[in-house]
Amino acid sequence: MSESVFPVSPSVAEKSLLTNEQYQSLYQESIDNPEQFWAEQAKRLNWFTPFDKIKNTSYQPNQVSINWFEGGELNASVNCIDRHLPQKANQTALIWEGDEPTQDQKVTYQQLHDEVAKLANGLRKLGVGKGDTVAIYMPMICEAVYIMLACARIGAVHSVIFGGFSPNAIADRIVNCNAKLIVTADEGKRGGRSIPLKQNVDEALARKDVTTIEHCLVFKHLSSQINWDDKLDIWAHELTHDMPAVCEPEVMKSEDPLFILYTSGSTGQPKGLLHTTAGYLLYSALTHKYVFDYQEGDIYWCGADVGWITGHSYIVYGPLANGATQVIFEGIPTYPTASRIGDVVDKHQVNILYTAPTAIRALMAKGDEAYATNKRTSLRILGSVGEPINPEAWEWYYKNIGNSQCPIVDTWWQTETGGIMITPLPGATDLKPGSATRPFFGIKPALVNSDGRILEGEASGNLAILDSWPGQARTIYGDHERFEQTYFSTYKNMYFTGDGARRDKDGYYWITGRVDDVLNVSGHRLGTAEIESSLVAHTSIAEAAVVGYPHDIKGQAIYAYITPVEGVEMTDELIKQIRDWVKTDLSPIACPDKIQWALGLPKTRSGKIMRRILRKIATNEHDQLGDTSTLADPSVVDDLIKNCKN
Ligand code: 6R9
Repeated sequence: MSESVFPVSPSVAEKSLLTNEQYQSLYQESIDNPEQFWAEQAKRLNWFTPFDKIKNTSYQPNQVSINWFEGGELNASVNCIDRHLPQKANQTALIWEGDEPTQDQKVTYQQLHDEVAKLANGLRKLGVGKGDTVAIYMPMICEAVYIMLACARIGAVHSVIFGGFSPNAIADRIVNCNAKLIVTADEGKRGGRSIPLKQNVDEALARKDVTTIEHCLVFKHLSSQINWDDKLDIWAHELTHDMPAVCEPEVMKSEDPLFILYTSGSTGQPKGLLHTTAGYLLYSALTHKYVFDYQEGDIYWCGADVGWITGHSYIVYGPLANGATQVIFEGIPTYPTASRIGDVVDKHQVNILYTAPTAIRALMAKGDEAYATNKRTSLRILGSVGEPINPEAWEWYYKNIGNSQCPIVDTWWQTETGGIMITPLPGATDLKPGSATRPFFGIKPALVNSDGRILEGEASGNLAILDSWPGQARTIYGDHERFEQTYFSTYKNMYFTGDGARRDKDGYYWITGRVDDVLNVSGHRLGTAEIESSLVAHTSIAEAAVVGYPHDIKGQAIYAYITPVEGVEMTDELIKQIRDWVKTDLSPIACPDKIQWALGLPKTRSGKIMRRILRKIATNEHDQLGDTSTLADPSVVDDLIKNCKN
């Protein structure tokens, strides 16, 4: 494979925070003396009480426990707001850009402070306090940031549910995290389409097993018509109307929970990853500063949604802890036209742009529409996250969005890691399109083969991390055993990421994608088991198996094999019904792209579905099925190939 290299240009090096030599020496120090390194970095935060132990972590079987900065006390909202006020009260913190190009709003750090304080007081009035869980289901508006920080201010644990999830998925998450309050808006807007947020919440709350919610707090965003329950529903503006704009922050211990965030794993139940206060905040702030080379005065824009970890770490906690000015965007890259990203960059003079390969590929497909009518000369750094970026998309992004002037930081990380783990640093790292390059400070990646042996030098294997870092998730909420099982049992004394990777002769990492049953559709993580359990909940489906197949824009698309219950005939109408069912049961992003009616699925004699075979059929590699002799009934394969939809 021929690889192109884009060396750090002298003009970029000159303007950047770190050179290659500085990266190397800091990295070495972070590995050789982690405690000293992290104690020094922890000075970036404001502490009420200094910590007395830096690192206390174990990956030992049955004893997995991760603690950083024990003894320390702080508050995340104070670190993201109050401490900036002496110098930055009038600096813009948030630039909101609405779904329509005519809509925008600027919020200063003082205003951010006041809004968060009023809401925090309001939450306390509702009886929400330290340790209570608050579910948040919001559009991308400033109020989403306010409510997250208001929770952090009073020590409540937020659990943000992505606005693209359907009522059932909302209900599952509320039940799992025992939320006392749910916060939403009347409606959201994306790409000109309305998202009925309050209505979805109403439907979720109607489910019988949802018993913990005491109130639904509603922000008025579009003044839409919504149903109202006087006992349950509360308008946010009415709640905060009389509240003072000062609010005493709760004193939190370093390891007190900050938030729970659900993500897909290889079983049906989504996992609520728990992140705690000090380590997470420090790690998101440090990575935000160095990976994006954030400097005073920069305008930064992360296009993610706050419903995902990228929104938590690189819209809320990292940038605000660093006192940044940032754009938050309610819309989508292709609305009203594919020039929107570049238009917003020009309009707000954005210097740093962080987006996802799927967005880049969607723009690429529109020819020159994305860049013909805007200039983007303010840009200095580009970022990519969520899935492997193919070299063609990388080069297109570099040339057409970045005018061949801006380094691209291809950042590999996960909900579980809290912050960026493998990434270039703009002034320090020569770039290779498609490679996430080198580890961040304090991160020791390893490639491991199937026997658990660590591979040296140039190699391909499963990606594991050898030691703890401050941003790491501490547990799966309510199920520490599953946490140990999922991440620490595959390889002894290592954190297993679920990804495969290759390391080249320069020590650069190339992430090859998931090695478990997790799909990555347009950068969204989806477990095949979740989609399967939604499918079999449909009355005409007896059994379902879901696999991914390559897709030009989404990266991966969803292929479902379905066995009907006796007597059910496949019709176009039924297929449509099934697709709609998954959309409303789980989420529109989980809706299968292709559905194949299968009279039988390839199973081993012990009854396990052999997905390897289904993957090959869905990707049209019918001649590479490998050994099918262990199947209970090898003849099902011929039938599957005959009816393949790809
Ligand atoms: C931050 C985020 C995590 C999974 C991860 C991997 C994939 C993310 C990537 C990447 C290659 C990158 N992934 N960034 N693969 N290159 N730069 O996306 O978190 O939603 O938990 O997904 O996404 O497969 O394991 P999350």
